[in-house]
Amino acid sequence: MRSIDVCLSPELISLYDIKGRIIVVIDILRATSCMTTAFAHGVKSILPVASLEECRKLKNEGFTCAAERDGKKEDGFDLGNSPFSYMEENLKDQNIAMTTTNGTLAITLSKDAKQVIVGSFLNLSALVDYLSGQNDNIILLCSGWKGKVNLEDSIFAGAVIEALLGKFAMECDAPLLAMHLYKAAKYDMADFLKDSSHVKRLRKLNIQEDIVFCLTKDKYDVIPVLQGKVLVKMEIQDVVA
Ligand code: 3SL
Repeated sequence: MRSIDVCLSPELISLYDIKGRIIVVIDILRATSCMTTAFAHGVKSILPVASLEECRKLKNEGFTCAAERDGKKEDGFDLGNSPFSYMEENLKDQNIAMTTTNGTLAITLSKDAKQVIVGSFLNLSALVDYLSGQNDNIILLCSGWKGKVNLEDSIFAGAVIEALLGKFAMECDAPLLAMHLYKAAKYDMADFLKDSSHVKRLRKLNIQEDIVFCLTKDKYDVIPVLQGKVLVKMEIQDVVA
């Protein structure tokens, strides 16, 4: 039987054998929600980079550059990390270089996997349908916050586990833990997350509407997939396979 596992923080990824597996990178607030939104609104590609310097240099190579640190847009960059800014008409067909505190780092750490895809509540059903049809073992990688575990990525992992229940063997207790957490959260996720560290951080920055948006299920049916070093939109026949 195929297996599924949950890695609750990028700091734990060395404990997992990622070769030959599909990794789903999760950063609900807000990097993977932004990436999903960007492709749904016609962005051509997103190059995730680890450092601000690397990202800044890509400006000269024709990229639109996005940078967030500690929830805030970095000065001198075109975009920050609000999903609403990825809906702009002028981003259609653009190549974006993006660096964020945790999400882009988690993608970089996943590069040796067989396939790296991006998950968020916004594309939950499309993702679950895609994963159901795959023969490879899966790791759901939560981006967390600076190496620590967070609630929002964990409950999303739990939502995927619940939806795939019976189809994959669970490799350790982390999938079970995430699923129980999601069962407790799912009827009012915003309320469940109200005391979580990143929700409090974003609330202080007055970004309440981003939180509500990022917790919306199934708004889009796109799945961002890593091709080489660059995220692109997965072709539709693969999404429905
Ligand atoms: O850590 C990240 O990658 C970001 O998603 C954090 S924030 O939501 O933009 O603050």
